Amino acid sequence: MRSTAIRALSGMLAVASALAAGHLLSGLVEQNASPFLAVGNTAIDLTPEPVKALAIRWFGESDKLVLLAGMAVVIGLLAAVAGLVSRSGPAPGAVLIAAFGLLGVVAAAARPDVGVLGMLPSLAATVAGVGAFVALHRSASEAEPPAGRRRFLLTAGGLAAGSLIGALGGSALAQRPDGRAREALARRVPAPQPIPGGADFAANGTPAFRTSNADFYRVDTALAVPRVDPDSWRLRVHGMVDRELALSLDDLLRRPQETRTITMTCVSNEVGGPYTSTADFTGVPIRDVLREAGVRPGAEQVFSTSIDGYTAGTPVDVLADPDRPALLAYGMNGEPLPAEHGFPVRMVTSGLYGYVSATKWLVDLELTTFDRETYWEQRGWAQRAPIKAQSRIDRPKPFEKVPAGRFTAAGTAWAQPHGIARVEVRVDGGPWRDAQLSTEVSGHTWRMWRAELELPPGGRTVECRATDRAGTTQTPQRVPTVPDGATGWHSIFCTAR
Ligand SMILES: Nc1nc2c(c(=O)[nH]1)N[C@H]1C(S)=C(S)[C@@H](COP(=O)(O)O)O[C@H]1N2
Ligand SMILES: [Mo]
Repeated sequence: MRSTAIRALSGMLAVASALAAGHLLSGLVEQNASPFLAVGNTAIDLTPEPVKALAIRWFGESDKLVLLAGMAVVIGLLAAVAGLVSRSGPAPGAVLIAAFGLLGVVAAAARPDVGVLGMLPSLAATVAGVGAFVALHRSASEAEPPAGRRRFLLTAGGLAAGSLIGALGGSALAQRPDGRAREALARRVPAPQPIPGGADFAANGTPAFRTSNADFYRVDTALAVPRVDPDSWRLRVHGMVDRELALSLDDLLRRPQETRTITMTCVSNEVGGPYTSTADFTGVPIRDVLREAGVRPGAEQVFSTSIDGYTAGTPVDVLADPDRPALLAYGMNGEPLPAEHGFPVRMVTSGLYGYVSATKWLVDLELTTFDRETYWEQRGWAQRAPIKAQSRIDRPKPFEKVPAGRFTAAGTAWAQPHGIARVEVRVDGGPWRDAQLSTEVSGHTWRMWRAELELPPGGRTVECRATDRAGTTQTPQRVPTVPDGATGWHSIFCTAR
């Protein structure tokens, strides 16, 4: 092939065809078996913890989008190289493309959430990629211009269009509706409970008391949301128990149901951060299921596993506490659990950070001792992770310009499972003043505060601190989120004028 551009383009188009063929087939087999996603998910699990923490800090909930885009750039460059090395015959590029394909096969085979069939998409991708590359190479080198150029453009155009259709088709197939089971769930999930008056100060700038499913924060390691087939779904309960259980969704739906309003919080939430939200969760108390299985003495944690292999460990003593809402939840705010939040069933536990208590796409509960390490423990996070009391200023916003004089500041505070007893606010290190608190719904939910401040013209620092119902006041000492949650007072700077 003569031109460098044509050779690079051939490599890129061949790899695009490969990825598209793999993605299309993955729509039929299992979405995470798509070569692109299998490699991406493996990359996430292999990424060192400090890099992961940095990605969450810099990119927040877009961290996965950034990873996918970065992968696309790297793969595009490698594909161009595969094209460039094939000067006379197609063999060198074809071998490189086959090697990329095999990387996808290995990545898919190593995924815990992908069965043996999961290697098919990457195998198909390899065949498609090599085939496309050979075809492009031939069409570009055999015939004389201008006929040859026309043939290359036709082949290239055909492959580009086919790739687009394949990629879109794969994603569409993966979204197959879970129809019947979702309807059965929808019938069993009660409408959201009325919120008591005065439970939030949304008019003063706090979030609404209940977070809509669309606005609920999302934190997980899954690149593509796992799609679980609700009909074949089973929850296995085993390990240090008297009786092993294998519960179907119908089994759960037949059991006594509870709906609890719970504020969930992520351990990665920085002081003042957004990773906390409140919803009505509907499901079966975990305690009931544990009682039925019969927990043997010596069991220390419920080791939970998600369909994508993510694991977490929840202390048995917390789950056994009758005053602690802890659910196998299948409903959220009056609807079946959304796919992003763990459809069909997730754990939710009041008072523990999500990474030790809220496994989504749940498939397995094993009663074990604490010796068994979980996904985040292996990456340096703590075994036990009770939520630390926090309070946040929602208004004024950092660096906001506000009118000088009287100003109503407002914010959010939480201390599950104890609840918030008091929030204090001060300006420029002056005396602390009690803020007014919103109606208390329960210790398992957040509580909003507001306070009328006097802000003389100029730069002003506003701080807040909460005291929980156990009598503990937030410490001013700043510690980072690793290993068991940030502490410190939220402080913002604004300008009054
Ligand atoms: N399967 C799975 N479950 C998971 C996680 C995950 O990465 N995978 N992340 C946990 C973490 S760190 C938190 S804070 C909560 C977040 O739940 P949400 O995304 O519904 O808000 O889910 C928990 N459950
Ligand atoms: Mo989290």
